[in-house]
Amino acid sequence: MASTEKSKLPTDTTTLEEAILQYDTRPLPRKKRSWLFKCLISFALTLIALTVILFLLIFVAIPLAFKYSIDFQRLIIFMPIPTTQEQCESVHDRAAGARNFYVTVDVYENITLGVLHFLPAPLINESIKNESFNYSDALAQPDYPVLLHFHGNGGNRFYNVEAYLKLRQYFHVLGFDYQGYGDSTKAELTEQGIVDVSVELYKWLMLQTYPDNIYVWGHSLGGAIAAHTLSRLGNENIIPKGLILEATFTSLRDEVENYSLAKTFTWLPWFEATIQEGLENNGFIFNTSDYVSNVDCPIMILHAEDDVLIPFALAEKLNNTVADRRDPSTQGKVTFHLIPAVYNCNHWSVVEAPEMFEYITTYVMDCEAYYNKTKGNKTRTLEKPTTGTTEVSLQPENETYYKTFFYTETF
Ligand SMILES: *[C@@H]1O[C@H](CO)[C@@H](O)[C@H](O)[C@H]1NC(C)=O
Ligand SMILES: *[C@@H]1O[C@H](CO)[C@@H](O)[C@H](O)[C@H]1NC(C)=O
Ligand SMILES: *[C@@H]1O[C@H](CO)[C@@H](O)[C@H](O)[C@H]1NC(C)=O
Ligand SMILES: *[C@@H]1O[C@H](CO)[C@@H](O)[C@H](O)[C@H]1NC(C)=O
Ligand SMILES: *[C@@H]1O[C@H](CO)[C@@H](O)[C@H](O)[C@H]1NC(C)=O
Ligand SMILES: *[C@@H]1O[C@H](CO)[C@@H](O)[C@H](O)[C@H]1NC(C)=O
Ligand SMILES: *[C@@H]1O[C@H](CO)[C@@H](O)[C@H](O)[C@H]1NC(C)=O
Ligand SMILES: *[C@@H]1O[C@H](CO)[C@@H](O)[C@H](O)[C@H]1NC(C)=O
Ligand SMILES: *[C@@H]1O[C@H](CO)[C@@H](O)[C@H](O)[C@H]1NC(C)=O
Ligand SMILES: CC(=O)N[C@H]1CO[C@H](CO)[C@@H](O)[C@@H]1O
Repeated sequence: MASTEKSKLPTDTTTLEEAILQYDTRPLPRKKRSWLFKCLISFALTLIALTVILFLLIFVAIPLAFKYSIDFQRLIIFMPIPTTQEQCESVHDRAAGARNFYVTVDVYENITLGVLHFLPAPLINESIKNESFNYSDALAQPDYPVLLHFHGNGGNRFYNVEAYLKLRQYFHVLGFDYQGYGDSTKAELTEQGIVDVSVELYKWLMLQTYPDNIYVWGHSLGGAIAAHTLSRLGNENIIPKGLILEATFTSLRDEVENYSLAKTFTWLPWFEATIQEGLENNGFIFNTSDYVSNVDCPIMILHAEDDVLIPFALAEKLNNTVADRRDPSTQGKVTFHLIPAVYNCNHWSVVEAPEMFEYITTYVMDCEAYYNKTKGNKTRTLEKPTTGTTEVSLQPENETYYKTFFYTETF
């Protein structure tokens, strides 16, 4: 035994080449060979299994989870970010002539909304010099138009201060947080719910100022919410003076279809059944194209060519759709400004475009002209609690309106 074993081993006399040759040609033990083979096979199988699992996770589990989890949909659509009262009140450190306050509307329950109010720029100095300056009184004056700002998703009113600061050059700016955003009442977000509350907030605003003076500005998802809110108010024959849609989309369906990141999923045969129908089944429609046909005031659409979140093609489509679905002689005209990419406005800073001053002043003149023409036909007025010279055209006194508003000024 010992000798045969020994003979297989290189002896002192074999050359190195012979030794290597001898060594190489010796077959691997059968056990060792099948182990390597098994190893390779199982590695390949694991790789395939992992790929399949990854594929199933990304392209099957995510769409399925999306379809069946309204919370998942909410998270993706709304991305609300909380803020604190202290943070909102800190706007005083950044800008004079601003206040943070809260409005409570009684819709499903008492829902309290946080609001930032920026005075129009020409009033700032007075608000500093006059110790007894009263913001509510200033808002009740007809001297400046009032802008109700609907912010987009993924933020809160504090995130939108830059836009408010820009827009205060023309308006009183009221930027609010929908329920579930900022430090407004926590709530499960639905399109319908946000619109119901926004309708009441708009009516509250009508009682605080000259309702003939209210403009509405919606950014991104906020454009869809603003248009939906005004469409609902339109059913009560209430219209604003103007509606500005900044970087908004035609409908959530179109946005989901055309959003660059969603392209990872759009090719899936079950994309329609899981993602699109999943959203629609939960009432997430946000069909701006549809809502604006019931908003009887001039509309201005603003969109940057370099918008990475909402392709400007959707704004072009919106411009064309509203042109088809609205009658400019009775509903007011639609203006569309495409902001050139050279200004780098992207999705978030359309208001920084150099032509913005001209766009807004021209648009405000259009709205004035339309208002002069249609004054008698439309209601812009709710009964005001304080008697004034406000024109009351249609809305009869309705005590229930007053009962729904509780107004608390924090300072
Ligand atoms: C809302 O608040 C008012 C005033 O505090 C109260 O009278 C009313 O009952 C509340 N409504 C609900 C639904 O809680
Ligand atoms: C506000 O006051 C400052 C300093 O007193 C002054 O420089 C500025 O021109 C004033 N602005 C307006 C709009 O009156
Ligand atoms: C200061 O503000 C109060 C309240 O808004 C107003 O009644 C008063 O006339 C203002 N005073 C001056 C000097 O403008
Ligand atoms: C401002 O005036 C309104 C009435 O016009 C009053 O209810 C409110 O308390 C005043 N606010 C402050 C801070 O004085
Ligand atoms: C949105 O509304 C338009 C106009 O009413 C309609 O043609 C379109 O099908 C609607 N889209 C969705 C996703 O509901
Ligand atoms: C917007 O739509 C109108 C009416 O269809 C059209 O005349 C205009 O050229 C469009 N604007 C842009 C910038 O595409
Ligand atoms: C306003 O109403 C008058 C009379 O009812 C009507 O003749 C006119 O066409 C209306 N104007 C608009 C812009 O709707
Ligand atoms: C609208 O009417 C008012 C008062 O009647 C007038 O001062 C203003 O110049 C008119 N505006 C336009 C744009 O027609
Ligand atoms: C008064 O307003 C409430 C709430 O919007 C509404 O339900 C009611 O029908 C209105 N009543 C009248 C007489 O208009
Ligand atoms: C304006 C735009 O690009 N719309 C497209 C959005 O996605 C759908 C479906 O892929 C296309 O049909 C639209 O043309």
